[in-house]
Amino acid sequence: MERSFVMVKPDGVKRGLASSIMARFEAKGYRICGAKLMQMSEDLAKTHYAEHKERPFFGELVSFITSGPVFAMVLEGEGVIEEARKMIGKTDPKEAAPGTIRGDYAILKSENIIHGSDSPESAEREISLFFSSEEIIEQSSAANV
Ligand code: IDP
Repeated sequence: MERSFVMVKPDGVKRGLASSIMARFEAKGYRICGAKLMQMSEDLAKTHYAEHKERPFFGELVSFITSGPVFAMVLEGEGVIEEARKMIGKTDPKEAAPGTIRGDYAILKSENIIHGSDSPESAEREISLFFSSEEIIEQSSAANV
């Protein structure tokens, strides 16, 4: 089953939005198979955002994403990668439609509340960067299911 990596950024955690954001994905029908509050190291931030390392905002992005805890999740369900990106909305919250997470909760591109994998390759890479295999629970094999 398809999986995606989604992360509430430090601005979202500070504003107390982590649970509301997680609830949107659960209500849609995706299973949460991993979730944790964590402080990203500078190394992890640079690796995660390596594709932007030549961009002028890279330094700002690394210091922002390490400025406080993030809430990292692995979501599972059919088409979750593309659908979670639709639920998240465009990168610039000013262009994100109302009803999307960025459209509803954010104003600035540099503080846009949430990250979501943009392809199957990034999902696989990001899940393994942030989660060990023991931290990902197959719900169908959980003891009480
Ligand atoms: P995405 O998060 O919607 O996939 P990307 O283009 O991959 O967008 O950019 C990664 C993150 O870098 C964005 O979510 C945003 O926080 C930040 N970012 C992108 N462009 C800018 C910019 O022009 N100024 C500041 N931050 C930016």
